[in-house]
Amino acid sequence: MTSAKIVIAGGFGVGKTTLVGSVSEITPLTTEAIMTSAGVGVDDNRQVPGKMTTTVAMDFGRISIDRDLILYLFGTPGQTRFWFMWDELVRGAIGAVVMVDTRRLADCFAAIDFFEHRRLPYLVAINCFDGMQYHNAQDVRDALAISSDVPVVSCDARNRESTKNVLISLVEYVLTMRRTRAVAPA
Ligand SMILES: Nc1nc2c(ncn2[C@@H]2O[C@H](COP(=O)(O)OP(=O)(O)OP(=O)(O)O)[C@@H](O)[C@H]2O)c(=O)[nH]1
Ligand SMILES: [Mg+2]
Repeated sequence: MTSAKIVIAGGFGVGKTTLVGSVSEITPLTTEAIMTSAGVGVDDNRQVPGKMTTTVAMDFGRISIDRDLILYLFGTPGQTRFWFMWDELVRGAIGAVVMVDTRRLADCFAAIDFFEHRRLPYLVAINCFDGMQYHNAQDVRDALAISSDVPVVSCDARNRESTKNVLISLVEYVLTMRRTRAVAPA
């Protein structure tokens, strides 16, 4: 039995807490705080009008991928004022999911920079709000200017099968990266 830590990152309101909640087999630990009028002008929730709360520390969940592998999921807070916590949250992680809302693509730039800087394998998961994928994976890859080997997948953060597939894709990618690095000449 092996366990591994995965980080779920991305910009504000992109669906990180929703993903951890949909895929976790335990009741997830969440740290949601109600968004009040004090956040008007700071928290831009125009694209997610139903959003009433925001993560102020982390989300935590767990999923057994099969009998041999348990993933522990750590969702980051999305707002820039909580980014100081990301260094702690990624410690010991094998990889990360960067969630993307293609209506607000720039919101994920900081997360991608963060993982590239730390050389932590990540994949990009397009959260298809309203069940629509407005741009194909190649267009998103080009717009983000990421390497061709970084997987770009789409998902519905509310759907367990969909989010489980995202995590399986990430684990497969991490394993491929590790094998490639292991055989790469020094
Ligand atoms: N239509 C649709 N709504 C979604 C989807 N995923 C999340 N939502 C909604 O979008 C809002 C944002 O979801 P959260 O999961 O709180 O986002 P977050 O990334 O954790 O937000 P922060 O922690 O505040 O950065 C919520 O109102 C969700 O119900 C999706 O796939 N489709
Ligand atoms: Mg959240």
